[in-house]
Amino acid sequence: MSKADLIVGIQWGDEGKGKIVDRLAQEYDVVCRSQGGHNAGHTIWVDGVRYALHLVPSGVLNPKACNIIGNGVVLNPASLIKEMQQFQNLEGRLFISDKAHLNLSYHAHIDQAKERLKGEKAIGTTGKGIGPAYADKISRTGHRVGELLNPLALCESILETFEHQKAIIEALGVTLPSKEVLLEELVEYKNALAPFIANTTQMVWDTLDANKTMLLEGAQGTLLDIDHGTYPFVTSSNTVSAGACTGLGLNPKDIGTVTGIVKAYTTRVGHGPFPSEDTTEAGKTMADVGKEVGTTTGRRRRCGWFDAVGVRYASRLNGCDQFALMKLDVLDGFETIKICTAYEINGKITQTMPTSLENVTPVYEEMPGWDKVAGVRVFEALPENAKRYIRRIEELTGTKVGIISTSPDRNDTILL
Ligand code: 2SA
Ligand code: MG
Repeated sequence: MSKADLIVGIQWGDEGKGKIVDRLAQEYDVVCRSQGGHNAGHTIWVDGVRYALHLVPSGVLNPKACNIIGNGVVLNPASLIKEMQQFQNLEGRLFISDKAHLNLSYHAHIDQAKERLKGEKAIGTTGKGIGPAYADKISRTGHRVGELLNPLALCESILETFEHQKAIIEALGVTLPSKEVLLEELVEYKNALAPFIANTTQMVWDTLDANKTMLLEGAQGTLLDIDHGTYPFVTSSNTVSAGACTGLGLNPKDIGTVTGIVKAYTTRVGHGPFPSEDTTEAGKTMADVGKEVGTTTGRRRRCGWFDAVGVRYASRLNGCDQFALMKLDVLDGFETIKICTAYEINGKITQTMPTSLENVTPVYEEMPGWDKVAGVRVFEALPENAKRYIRRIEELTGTKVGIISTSPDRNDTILL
């Protein structure tokens, strides 16, 4: 029986999972998404054509791979249908769990209204309705993808939920769709998606039982995890490796190699604490050179130095076997490079991740920079200072670096 290999973001998302997953997806029989929704996003270039992926797993670019959207995902049908239009012949190689929860347009309206009301205390969400859709799921007032197969019954059930939540929804100033509009939408979704809805739990088991290879593609990053991240500035799903089990119906013994995707520096999009943030020229250079702009919302990402405390914590949470160190080339040309090795909290130095990152001052170590790693494809050819930086990251985080990326190009990847 085979095991499922896992790719997980180690920081606040956008570590460059897309490049690694795209590369690996060529080798796997089945690629799965287990959490998040269309808040996730990455761009993949193949033969000069740009593909934007939000909900569809990256295996879609490998004609031989089968793709599964698991029960742990919150699914926006309109977004998925639009995304599917980029590809041909998806029937038989894309499956959506009938247990995944629906994320409909009113969820986005509620998300945006709540953010507006919070004003300065806003989370900085993507505004895609992720929180409200998961809230409905946990409150047991959600609706699932399988219900799309009977649009009239689903429509009536949603209207009944609206009735119970009317006061809250009205207080938020959100206008709900009429029965006619809602039903028309649901029928449209059913017509487009019915052939793809399946019992994916049995499917993932059958895949492993048949000794086929399976890749689980994480979305967002560990520090955005609803339980273990920088709450409340987090997303609403479990982004850690354990979330991939519940989000697909796998058990912990089904998991094989866990690869943590780590950026050579740190970025964060949205609000919330970020100890190693650099608001000077250095951070600006990282943002410009690294093209740090959100793929889903176009927001500029905040940038800063590598935070070994956060990364070590994330590695332990996920059970990482190795790291893929991404975007090392973005640090090309810096005279000195800083690494956050510890936190100072109320005068005390600690290397343990605190429950809250408020009031944390980063403790830095400085290392001499290097000229250029961009385009290097063998470890030996890296500048000595870049090699030292990588070794130091391994030492501080207790995790070996198995993959190094030296440019966005698929081929500029060093495998150790
Ligand atoms: P939400 O919308 O409820 O999940 O937002 C809650 C927090 O989670 C953050 N978040 C993300 N952070 C990085 N990348 C994400 N995906 C897109 C991308 C984001 C974009 O790939 O660039 O385009 O802006 C992602 N999705 C959610 C979010 O910023 C909030 O801090
Ligand atoms: Mg992204």
